[in-house]
Amino acid sequence: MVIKASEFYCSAKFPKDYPNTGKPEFAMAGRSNVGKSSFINKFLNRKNLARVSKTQGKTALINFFSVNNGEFYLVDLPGYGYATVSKQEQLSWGKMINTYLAQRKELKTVFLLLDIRHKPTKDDMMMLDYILANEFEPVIILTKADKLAKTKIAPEVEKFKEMLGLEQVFAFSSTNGYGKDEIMEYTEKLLMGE
Ligand SMILES: Nc1nc2c(ncn2[C@@H]2O[C@H](COP(=O)(O)OP(=O)(O)OP(=O)(O)O)[C@@H](O)[C@H]2O)c(=O)[nH]1
Ligand SMILES: [Mg+2]
Repeated sequence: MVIKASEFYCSAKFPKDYPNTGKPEFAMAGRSNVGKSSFINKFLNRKNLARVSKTQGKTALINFFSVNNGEFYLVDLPGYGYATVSKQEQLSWGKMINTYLAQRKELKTVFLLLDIRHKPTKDDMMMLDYILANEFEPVIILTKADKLAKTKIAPEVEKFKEMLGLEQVFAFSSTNGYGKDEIMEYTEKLLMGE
C-alpha cells in the first residue's frame, strides 16, 4: 500500500455529524495514551496530523482522516480509562463509541490498541466486547514494542493471541516503525475485501 496523501477530514460526536463518504473506514480504539494518534501518524508518514499529547484524554471527539484523497479513512476514537473523568463523561464516551460501532456503515474493521507491556484492563475487555457485539472482527495492535527487547516481542504476541483467542495480533512501534509494513499489508488485504 502506498500512502500518497492524507488529511484531517472532520470531527464528529453524533451520527448526524459523521461524514457521508461511502468509503471503507478503519477505526483505532484503545485506552488513552496507548498510542492511537501516534499509530495514525506513523501509518500516514505524518509527524503530527493526529494530535499526540502527553496529557491524557485529549481526543474527546471522533476524528476522521482521509487517505489518498478519499480512497479510505482512518478514524481516531476517543481514548478511555483515564482516572480523572466523571461518571457523566464515561457514560457519554460509552454512548458515542457504541453508537459509532452500531451505526457506521463505512466501518470495515476496528483496530484495538493495547500496550504490549501490560495485561488488558477491564476497560480493554469491555471495548473488545463492544467490538465483538457489533460483529466486527477485531485486529489487535500491541503498541510500544520498542519498549521490549526484540527477542521478547514474538513470544508476547503469541501470549496475547492465546489470552484473547484472536488470530490477528500485531506488534507495533510508532517510535521505530516495528510492525508497520506487516500491518499495512494486512490493512490492504482488508481493503481489497480478502
Ligand atoms: N516509546 C513509545 N512511545 C509511544 C508509542 N506510541 C505512542 N507513544 C507515546 O505515548 C504517548 C501517548 O500517545 P498518543 O498517540 O497521544 O496516545 P493516544 O492513544 O492517542 O491517547 P489519547 O488521545 O489520550 O486517547 C505519547 O507521549 C507518545 O509519544 C510507541 O510506539 N513507543
Ligand atoms: Mg490521541
